[in-house]
Amino acid sequence: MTEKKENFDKLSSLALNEGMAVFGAADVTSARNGFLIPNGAADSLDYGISIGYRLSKSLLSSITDGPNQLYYFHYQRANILLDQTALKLTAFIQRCGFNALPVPASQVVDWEKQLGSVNHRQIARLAGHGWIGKNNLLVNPSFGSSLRFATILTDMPLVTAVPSDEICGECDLCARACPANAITDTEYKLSACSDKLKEFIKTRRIGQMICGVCVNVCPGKGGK
Ligand code: B12
Ligand code: SF4
Ligand code: SF4
Repeated sequence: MTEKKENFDKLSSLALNEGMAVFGAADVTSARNGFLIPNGAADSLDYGISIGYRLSKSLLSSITDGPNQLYYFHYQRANILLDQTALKLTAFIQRCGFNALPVPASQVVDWEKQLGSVNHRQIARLAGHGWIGKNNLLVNPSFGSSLRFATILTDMPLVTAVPSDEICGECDLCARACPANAITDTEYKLSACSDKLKEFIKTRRIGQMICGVCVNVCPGKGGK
């Protein structure tokens, strides 16, 4: 077995044992100029590990026209598990003598533009987990949009994926379900989505900008 494959397999089984549904690795050199990481700290880290936690299908099915308290709690705990798993992978990689930088599941570093330090959807796509759907989320063939992600940047050599060239096709379930009419066949309207999420904070006493509707309805491969 090659060193890259051996490293990949060890990290993959660690992540899956921690409860992740998917594990993949990408060459991130093409994505690096979008990273918001100070002082060139990720400049020599050419690999991006993408881990994904699958939210509970049953819990998601409790979402009809917007977020509820159950989803809010689940969302928070999923982020914690992702961040803890990213820390464990970081510890393992460093023990092996390499460098690793864990990127939090849900941290905003540029509030004006609403940006995280690394775009998890982009890395997940490069790592072979699926495609960017009409809902602007990563769509996984098996799990739809129900995966939440974290990324670990590293210089540990890993087998990398070839991104999927699948698309949503005729499906329009998310466009029909979106309470903000923010999704069309050709466009995701960030401001319409964002305004609706701010409204939910007030009307549903939810502490963060979440929704869940386009997460719940997305079937993945095969559309409707
Ligand atoms: C800030 C933020 C938000 C902001 C939006 C800001 C923004 N511009 O994205 C708000 C509060 C509105 C938001 C809402 C939601 N978010 Co949010 N959010 C983030 C966060 C923290 C940073 C996003 C970021 O940096 N975006 C940067 C911009 C430039 O990226 P972008 O919009 O993806 O732009 C790209 C696409 O348009 C893309 N693109 C490429 N090809 C195609 C093709 C098509 C068809 C389309 C439409 C787009 C597209 O090109 C652009 C450049 O790369 C990430 C975590 C992270 N670090 O990634 C989570 C994250 C994106 N959110 C997530 C989720 C689930 C949601 C919500 C469903 C809320 C919820 N949890 O219930 C909604 C969905 C909104 C939507 N449909 O996109 C998940 C997505 C998981 C997934 N399966 O894809 C993430 C990755 C968090 C996580 N840890 O998993 N979010
Ligand atoms: S696009 Fe925004 S408002 Fe529409 S369903 Fe998705 S998260 Fe909710
Ligand atoms: S619900 Fe259908 S159209 Fe929307 S992102 Fe998922 S597969 Fe694509």
